[in-house]
Amino acid sequence: MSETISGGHLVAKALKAEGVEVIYTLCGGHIIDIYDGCVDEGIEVIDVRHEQVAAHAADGYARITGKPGCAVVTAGPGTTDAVTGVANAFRAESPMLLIGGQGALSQHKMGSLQDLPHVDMMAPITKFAATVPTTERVADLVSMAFRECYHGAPGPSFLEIPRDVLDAKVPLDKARIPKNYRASTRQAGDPESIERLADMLAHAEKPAILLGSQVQTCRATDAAIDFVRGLNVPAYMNGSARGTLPPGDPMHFQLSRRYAFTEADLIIIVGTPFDFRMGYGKRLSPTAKVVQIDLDYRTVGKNRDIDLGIVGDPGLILSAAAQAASGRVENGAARRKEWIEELRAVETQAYEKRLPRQLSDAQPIDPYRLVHEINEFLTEDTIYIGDGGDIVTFSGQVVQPKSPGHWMDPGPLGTLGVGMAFAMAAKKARPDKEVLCLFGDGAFSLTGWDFETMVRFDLPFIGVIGNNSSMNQIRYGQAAKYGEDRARVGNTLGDVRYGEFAKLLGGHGEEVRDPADIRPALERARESGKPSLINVWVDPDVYAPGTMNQTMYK
Ligand SMILES: Cc1ncc(C[n+]2csc(CCOP(=O)(O)OP(=O)(O)O)c2C)c(N)n1
Ligand SMILES: [Mg+2]
Repeated sequence: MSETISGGHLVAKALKAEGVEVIYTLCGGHIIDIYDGCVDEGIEVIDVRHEQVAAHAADGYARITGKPGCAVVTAGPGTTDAVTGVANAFRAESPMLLIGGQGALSQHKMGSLQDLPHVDMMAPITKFAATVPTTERVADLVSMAFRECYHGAPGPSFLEIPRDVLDAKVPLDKARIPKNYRASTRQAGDPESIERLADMLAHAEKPAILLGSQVQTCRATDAAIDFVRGLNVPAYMNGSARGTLPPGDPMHFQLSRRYAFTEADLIIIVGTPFDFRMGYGKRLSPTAKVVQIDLDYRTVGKNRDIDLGIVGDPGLILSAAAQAASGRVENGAARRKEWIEELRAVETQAYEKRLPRQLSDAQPIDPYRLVHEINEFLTEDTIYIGDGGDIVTFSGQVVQPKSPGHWMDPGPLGTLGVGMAFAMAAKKARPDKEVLCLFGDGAFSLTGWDFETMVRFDLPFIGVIGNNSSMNQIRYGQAAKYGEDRARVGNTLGDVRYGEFAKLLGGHGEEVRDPADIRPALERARESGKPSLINVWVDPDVYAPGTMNQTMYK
């Protein structure tokens, strides 16, 4: 008799072929054969407390490793619980595979336990969503789903595997188990367009570049650095591209972006869409030439006209443009000294204006002081994660990751609750790194029980809660729109001592009310070697400028 293999073991073989070392999951009867396959293939199974966390962790794993992440959840509520994580990965262009269970094909539409139209639900928020029809095709469809994750800008895929398909055994030689099935999808960009970009650079007096998340996704740090340093182009960074240039680099700018984009004559947008974070592209100088480089042709020219669009891999394109420009007698670099000085002066002024707030001794603690202390505390090896509303908006202005790939935020879905999962994925994938996550108390509450998973899997991290006993970012909007006396509806949380919660679950916990205690508490969390929560009581009545400027409140 020929050797046989079950569907779950075929899943594990396909994951192994893709280089997946860990799956994030919450168990269910529909999916246990996958676990059994993982045992054989040496793939680690991390079981979490909520499927949303499993999906966010797969997203986070992809961001940190550059490989696709994988989450496995049971049918019905297991899969619906994971929807938010998949949706977040979709908007953040993060490659991950969600595998969901499904009732047996033999009971199709008979009302089996947890039967739902998963594929229909997932189709709009994935690049690929399908049912596996037979056991022989299990590994084949897994490889197909991974391939689809890399079409254009990356994103999530979804597969549902009916229970009888997963559990059945088929002859090994009848099953396709792909091993080499993926080609590089990197595109170099149209050479003519690259020449045009080199021309534009040669003529620009006041260029500025925005390096967006795709710079990190494509691991284009070196190309970006060579480009901005070689051509003297001031750089701003957003999303996961924060840290591409280290703080203090002559081309690193942060606080003068609005000024730069109003005054510039050439604006190069790399790997980030003209979405709400960019005012839909409306805030750029009307006279500037605008160049957009993106992995996805659909993002280029969306929401505003551009002078030049280049579709492809940001790293390859920036390298090619730098090369094309360096071949010219005059590439414009020398002419831009004054422009850089001008921006540096704006930058320094903005920093100095804010500094007293960052050093404030006020009690309750000024959120600026908290994020300042965190920024001072970060090392080159600390991965910083922001998960919250107003408190994280403060941190976006002040916290500067010291190295590339050391910043994680949900991305344009703005999903609260990513923090614990990202910390889990980051520490698992990079045990050599320190992980620090700043939570809002509201955000923490969504997925906070997975602190227990961090303890169970011995994944130390430094959790900091900016606790204002409120959903403050929303409260601000209510106060602005309906008046202070009607502002406390649906946004008020209890005064929870989250430090005690951490201790209850086996971690390190502290309460901080005096700003002078923030730094020592952070140090103790670092030294504890445990998952930790430093619960910092911040002033609920101060709001971040970014919150107050949000157009939705105007
Ligand atoms: C999953 C999810 N639900 C709701 C929101 C809407 N929302 C945006 S900010 C915010 C308040 C967050 O409160 P907290 O984390 O305590 O941060 P704070 O604003 O108080 O600093 C809410 C509810 C969201 N972004 N994501
Ligand atoms: Mg809060």
